[in-house]
Amino acid sequence: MIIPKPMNQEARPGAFQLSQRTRVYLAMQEDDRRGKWIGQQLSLRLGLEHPGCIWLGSISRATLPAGTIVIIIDPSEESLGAEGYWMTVEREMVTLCASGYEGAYFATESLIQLATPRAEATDGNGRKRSIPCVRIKDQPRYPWRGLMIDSARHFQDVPLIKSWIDRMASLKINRFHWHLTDDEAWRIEIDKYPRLTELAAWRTEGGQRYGGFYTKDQAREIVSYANARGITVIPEIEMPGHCNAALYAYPHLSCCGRPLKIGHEGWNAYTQVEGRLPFCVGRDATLEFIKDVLREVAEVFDSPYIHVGGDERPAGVWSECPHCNERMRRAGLANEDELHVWFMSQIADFVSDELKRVSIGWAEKLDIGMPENQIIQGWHAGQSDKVISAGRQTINSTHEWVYLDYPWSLSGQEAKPKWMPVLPLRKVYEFEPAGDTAGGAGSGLLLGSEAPIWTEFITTQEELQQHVMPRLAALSEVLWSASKDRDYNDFKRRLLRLGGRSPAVISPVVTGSLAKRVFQVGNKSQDALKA
Ligand code: TNX
Repeated sequence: MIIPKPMNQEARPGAFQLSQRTRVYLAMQEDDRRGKWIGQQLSLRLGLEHPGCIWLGSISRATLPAGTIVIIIDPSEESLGAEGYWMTVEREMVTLCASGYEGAYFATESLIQLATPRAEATDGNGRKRSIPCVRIKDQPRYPWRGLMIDSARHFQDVPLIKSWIDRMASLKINRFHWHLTDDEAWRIEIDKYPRLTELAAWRTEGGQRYGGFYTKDQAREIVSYANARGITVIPEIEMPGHCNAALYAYPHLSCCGRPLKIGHEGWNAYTQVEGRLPFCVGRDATLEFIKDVLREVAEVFDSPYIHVGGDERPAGVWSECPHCNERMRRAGLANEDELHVWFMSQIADFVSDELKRVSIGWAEKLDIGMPENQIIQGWHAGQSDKVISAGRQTINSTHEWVYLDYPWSLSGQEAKPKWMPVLPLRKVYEFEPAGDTAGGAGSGLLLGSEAPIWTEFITTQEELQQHVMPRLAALSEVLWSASKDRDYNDFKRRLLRLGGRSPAVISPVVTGSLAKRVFQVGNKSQDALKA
C-alpha cells in the first residue's frame, strides 16, 4: 500500500478501527519536544477527536486501553538506523517504534498512507475509519534521497515551498536542495550585500516586474519546517558561472567590471547565452564576496552541507582577463579549466575549514581534479562512477534519468526546447543509481540521488506539480526500497490508490481532517501514469 514500498511488510487479517476513543500515546523521554510534536501531528492528520497526546514515560503497553496508537522512541533500537522504524497495526493497537526522531516521523507518514481514505472504509464525511492490520520493518536503501527546486529561474513563495516539503516528507524524501541563485535571479537575503535582493531578485518578464526573494527569517522558517519532517535543507549558491544576477548587482565582481543587463526588457534570461559571465576569480575581492555570502548562508541554514554550484562556467572569459591570467601565473595553472578546479578547491577548503560544513559541487572538470572534502554531484552519465572510482562520495543525478524539468511524454516535448529528452514515469522508476559501478553499491560512496526541477520553462505552480508528480514518487521508491522488490505495475497500483482519482499527487497531506487531501488534477499527469 505504501510508497516507497517498505523493506519488509506482512499483511494481517483485520483492521484497527479509528474511533472516538483513539488516542496517541508517547513512550519517549519526557523532554523530547520534537517527539511530542510528531504525536500531535499524527493525531491532527488522522483527524482524531482528541488530538492531545498522552505521555507514557516507559513502555507498559499491556496496560493501555484498546484503540491506542503508541509511538516509541527507543535509542536502544539502533539496528533500525536513524531513519528506520517498525510498525504493527493490530486490531486493538497500533505501535510505531524508532530509535530516533526521523524514523519515528517517517513511521507516521507510512501510517497516514495506510489510513488514506478509501470509499469502502470511510464514514459519511469521507473520514477514514480503519487501518488494515500489518507488520512492517522498514529502512532506506540510500541515505540521500533528494529533490532540488530551482527558485532562481522562477520563484515559489513560502507556502508553496512548504507544500513541497509536505509532499517530500510523505515520500520519505529527506534532502531539499534549494537552488537559490543563478543567472536569472538571486533569491536569498544577504545583509552585507543588499543589492543582491533589492536589484537582482527582480527582472522584467512579459512586460511586468517579476521576482521575489526569501528573507533570512523565511529561510529559517523553511529550515525548521523541513527539519521537523525529517528533511535537511541544502542551500545552493552558484559559482563561478550561473552568477549573472550577482554580477548585475555588483559589476565589479566580473572580469570586465561592466554593468550587465539582467533585469531589463530585452535580455532573454533563458536563451541568451552570449553576455553571460563568470565571477572574476582573479580578484581577491570576488573571493571575499563569496566567503561573506557563504558565512551568512551558513548562519541561516544549519545543515551540515552547502552546495556551491560549480557547473557550466562560460568559457573563454578568464583567458582574456588580466586578473585571472595573473592568478593562473602565480598559482602555476595552465588554463581556465585548471583555474576552475583551483577556485572550487579554495571554496571547498573555506567551507570545511572555516564554516565546518561539507560542500557539494556539480561534477565538472573531473579529469583535471576534484576539490578535497567535497561531495560531487554527477549529472552526466558516468560522472558518479568516476567519482566513486576516485574513492570519493557522490550523489548520482544523471540527467536523462532524474531531471524532472524534462517532459514526461512525447506530446509534452513539443512545448520544450529540442535538446530535452523525454523522461517518462517508467524510466524514472527503472533508474539504477549504482549504475554499472563495480564497487560503488556497497562502498558507501554512492550516497543516493536527487531529482532537480529546473524552472527556466516552468512558471506556474500547476506546471511544477505536473513535472514533479508522480515522477518523484518513482524516485522515492528507487532510493528507499530494495531494488529486488521493484515492480512497476504494483507501483502504479499503489500510486492510483494513494492518488484516488487524481494520480497527480499521491501525497495525502491532511490538515485537520483526514478527508482533506491536497491534490491537483492534471490531464497530463494522467497521461504520464498511463505511459
Ligand atoms: C543544466 S544541471 C544546468 C542547469 C539547467 C539545466 C536545464 C546543471 C548543473 N546545470 O543550470 O537549468 O541544465 O535542464
